[in-house]
Amino acid sequence: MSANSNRMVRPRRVSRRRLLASVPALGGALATGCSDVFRPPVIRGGLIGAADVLTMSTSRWLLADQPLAREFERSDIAPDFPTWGQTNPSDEEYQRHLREGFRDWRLPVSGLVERPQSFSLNDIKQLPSRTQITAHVCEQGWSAIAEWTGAPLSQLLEAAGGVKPGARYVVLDTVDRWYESIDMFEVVHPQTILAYGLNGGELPVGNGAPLRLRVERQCGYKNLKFLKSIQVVDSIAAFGRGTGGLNSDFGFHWYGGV
Ligand SMILES: Nc1nc2c(c(=O)[nH]1)N[C@H]1C(S)=C(S)[C@@H](COP(=O)(O)O)O[C@H]1N2
Ligand SMILES: [Mo]
Repeated sequence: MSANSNRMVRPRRVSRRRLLASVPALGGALATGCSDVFRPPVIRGGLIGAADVLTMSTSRWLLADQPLAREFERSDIAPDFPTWGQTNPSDEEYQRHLREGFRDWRLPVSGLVERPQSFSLNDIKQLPSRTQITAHVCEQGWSAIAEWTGAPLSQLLEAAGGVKPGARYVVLDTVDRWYESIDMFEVVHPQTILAYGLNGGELPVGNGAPLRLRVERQCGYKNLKFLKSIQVVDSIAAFGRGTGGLNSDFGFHWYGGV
């Protein structure tokens, strides 16, 4: 990617304060006196838990001046963005939605939000959108640049009335039974989007249609495809084996920093 670095778009500097001010959902949480949303999450004991917190804190500290992940130019986009891992879930309900063009597909948003509800794809497309050209980095040894379009996760939470005090994580699960969680820092990050578009077109099935997560500061496995539901929670202890994600349940880091 170094050949492209001269074409790199220098991200606008955004102070944490401005980041906060720009996110109504979180603004609500802060106004109600919830001050611990940025407390670093402690996921596991032992070395791996300590390493998680250390990597995350170091990465956030090093990148404090550069809060946006690198964004690239159109000319940097890879001609064929790979499809990887699950590319077409056999789940019956999913296959029906696929045949029907996701006409009555819905995304339930529950937990610590003021107005739990489910959103149609169209509802999500009506929200303010963000388009970003970023590098996807898979922990299994490949990377590729693509343009993603979607609704910032913070906009979706705002549409659900904003988060309630105590909210610390968003847990997402998928049609193929993956789940992952991200903490509020990542949730309100402007580049954390629920993408329905890839390279100017609809999100292809192989890349997670109708909706996938983009968390640009983290490795491929955190960027869940085929989203099924979203929950806002105060603790991830009750999910899976309690490490905050399917991948970390199986030994990967919960914070998959690139
Ligand atoms: N639901 C689901 N999400 C997933 C996966 C998967 O198998 N199932 N694979 C992950 C991995 S390891 C990577 S690298 C990316 C691949 O995204 P792509 O298929 O769009 O290249 O999706 C991630 N999200
Ligand atoms: Mo990956």
